Amino acid sequence: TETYPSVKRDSKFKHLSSEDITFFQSILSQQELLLASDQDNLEFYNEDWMRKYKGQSSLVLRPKTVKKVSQILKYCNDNHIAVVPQGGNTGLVGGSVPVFDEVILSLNYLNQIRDFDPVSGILKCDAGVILENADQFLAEHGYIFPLDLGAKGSCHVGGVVATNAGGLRLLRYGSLHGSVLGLEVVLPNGAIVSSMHALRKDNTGYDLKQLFIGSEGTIGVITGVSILTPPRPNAFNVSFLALENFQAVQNVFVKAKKDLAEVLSAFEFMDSYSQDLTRKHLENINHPFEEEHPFYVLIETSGSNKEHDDAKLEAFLESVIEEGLVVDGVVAQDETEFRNLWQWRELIPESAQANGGVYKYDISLPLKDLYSLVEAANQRLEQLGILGDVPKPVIRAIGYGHVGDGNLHLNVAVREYSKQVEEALEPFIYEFISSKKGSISAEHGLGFQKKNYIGFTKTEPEIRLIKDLKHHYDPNGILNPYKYV
Ligand code: FAD
Ligand code: 2HG
Ligand code: ZN
Repeated sequence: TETYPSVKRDSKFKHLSSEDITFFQSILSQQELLLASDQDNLEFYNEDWMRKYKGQSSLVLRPKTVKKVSQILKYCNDNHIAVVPQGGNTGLVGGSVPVFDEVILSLNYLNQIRDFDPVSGILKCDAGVILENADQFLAEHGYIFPLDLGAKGSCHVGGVVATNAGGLRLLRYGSLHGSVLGLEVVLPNGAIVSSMHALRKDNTGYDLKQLFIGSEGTIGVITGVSILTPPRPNAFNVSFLALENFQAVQNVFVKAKKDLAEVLSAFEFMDSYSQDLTRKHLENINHPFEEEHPFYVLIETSGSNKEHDDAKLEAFLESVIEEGLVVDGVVAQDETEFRNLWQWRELIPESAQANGGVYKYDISLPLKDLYSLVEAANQRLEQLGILGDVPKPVIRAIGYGHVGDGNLHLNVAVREYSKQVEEALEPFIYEFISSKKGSISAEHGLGFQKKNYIGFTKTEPEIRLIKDLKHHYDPNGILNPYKYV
């Protein structure tokens, strides 16, 4: 766990006093407030999913109403008390946990569906609704949440909006910048900005909600989300393919877009190292292929007519095998196989850190350069003599991700977190990305991990504008301090 040697607590922030606690107790019930005396419970909120970042907050507030969120923020702003907004705490850049003693404002109990219109498919819900619960609610009405990701059982609708998460079906449903129609946000001064619009088209001035999508809790707390959801497809297929090289991955992608066209809903890739780690982690399930292959691709189709989709997928698979682009392939025959095949992709993040820790890089790069970074990283770690069997600290750099969106996940699996490994990887990786005109954060955000590296993707004038906006919305800087702005 990182102990933040590189930052100092900002003395402008007040240390909590007993009067502060008394105030919070006056507006919140016992269930809505967790104190340091409740150490076990606080631990979950203080430490991130990777067990890499850990704060020392002694107070977690879990308000059940938007009005209480407003009262909390106003009090903290007036008293210069730092606050970290927290959803499901599944973020991967150290943004969701305190760095020092910031008060944790958890959205856990703001978790009600507010409204659903079965004609337009517009869902309005509280920010703290768990993504999977929102999707299950929608399933009952024949709709689907336009975003899916491995952390769906824990992450919040508000959390995915705050990080502008991309996930496994962005290729099909697009970014949240397109599907979110309105937000309710509480500003640091306690003002409730309610713009839970349900309009697809609205050109009345600046599109203010966009600023909060992906703002990572730095300028306001999202309390409500209005989102356009598409009809749930009633036919799904998944196929898992083995390929010889990354050029073949690209060729199959181009062909899938053309041949599967409107039914293509996910195109994910995985290298052999990622599957190695996952095989070890999922000892009890058989991998779709006994033999190892350099690359794998998972293709999902979804549509309204099973026979039509099956015919398209079958013709596509025949042709990629005939052309020699794919060396082996399987297609899920039932719901269980469908889920099992997806597991080999969705459980990579968990497997990558199962041996002690993981350094994660979430990168946008031109497709042709996407995999070269994984090769460069392994080469560098090897040259530095820190990759290999015990006692070497690094197990392997692995690559996988959302090829369809030009998004690579480079994970460096380690036996334990260490400065030596971090310094081998950073800024090396960020320099590589910058040289190829990529982004150092495709979908996870900047949080604490990448706070010093924003300049590798954004220009100075852009960073100035970001700081101006932060200052405008949060003049006292109480919201998520020490993170990227
Ligand atoms: P948290 O982790 O609690 O918070 C994340 C950030 O948002 C923090 O900065 C926090 O301060 C802020 N925040 C949270 N809620 C609010 C709010 N209501 N108002 C204001 N700020 C808020 N991401 C992808 O993009 N694609 C993936 O495919 C993907 N897969 C994942 C798979 C796994 C197994 C895991 C662990 C993570 C994955 N992620 C993925 C990371 C992703 O960022 C999160 O899962 C999700 O977007 C965060 O939601 P959360 O509710 O857990 O937010
Ligand atoms: C995914 O696509 C997530 O599985 C997590 O974005 C990626 O853990 C990672 O690096
Ligand atoms: Zn991802």
